[in-house]
Amino acid sequence: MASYPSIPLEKYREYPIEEMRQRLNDFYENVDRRRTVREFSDRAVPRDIIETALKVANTAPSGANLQPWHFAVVSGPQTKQKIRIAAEAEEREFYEHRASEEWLAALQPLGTDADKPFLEVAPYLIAVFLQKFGELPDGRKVKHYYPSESTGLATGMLITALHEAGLATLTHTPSPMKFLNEILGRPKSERPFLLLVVGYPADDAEVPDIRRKPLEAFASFIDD
Ligand code: IYR
Repeated sequence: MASYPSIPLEKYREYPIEEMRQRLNDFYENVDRRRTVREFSDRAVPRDIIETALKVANTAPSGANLQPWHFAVVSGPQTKQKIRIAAEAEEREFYEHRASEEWLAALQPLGTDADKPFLEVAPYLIAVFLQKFGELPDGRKVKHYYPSESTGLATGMLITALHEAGLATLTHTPSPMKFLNEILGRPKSERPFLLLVVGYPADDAEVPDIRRKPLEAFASFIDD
């Protein structure tokens, strides 16, 4: 027996097909303008914008609706500096020792390196944590289901929401990222998922001229 009360699907909206097409095409045109940016401006972004984008992320579907994520929003210069120092140390290890030749070759066209000034320049860093377990007020643990899938979905929605607001993001994944637990005081039961750099792009920001795959290359339709 289900224990949540059932309520009517009052908030659902259906659109006439033409309107459906128009809305979706407009949405596609907008998200297709999203680019990952590596050069950020230090211009301030109001906190409420970040809060609303996080509420969007928190609407993501999750295993058993346990919402197994935590977003630590960093705007303070001291904490950003600590994160930059720790991330660059890991990145230097990565570029100089840990990365395979194959991985370095894949990154070469993007021109990335171990220097991460954006970690101090951008107004916000959002550290996304995946919670393997939740904790009840009495300290008991609650197992979470599909935490990676759920946190990935929430992060995708967060990136889309910030783009909708006219902000740029960079999904940064120094590896390993355990230092984020220490710097941000997050418990061991939370795994750092990624670090999202958020702000306006720098006035002279440039991006690599990359292409997205055509539909036929990433989707197949089985009609029988
Ligand atoms: N984390 C490193 C390396 C890196 C890895 C991938 I996969 C990228 O798409 C980009 C960078 C860095 O941030 O430089």
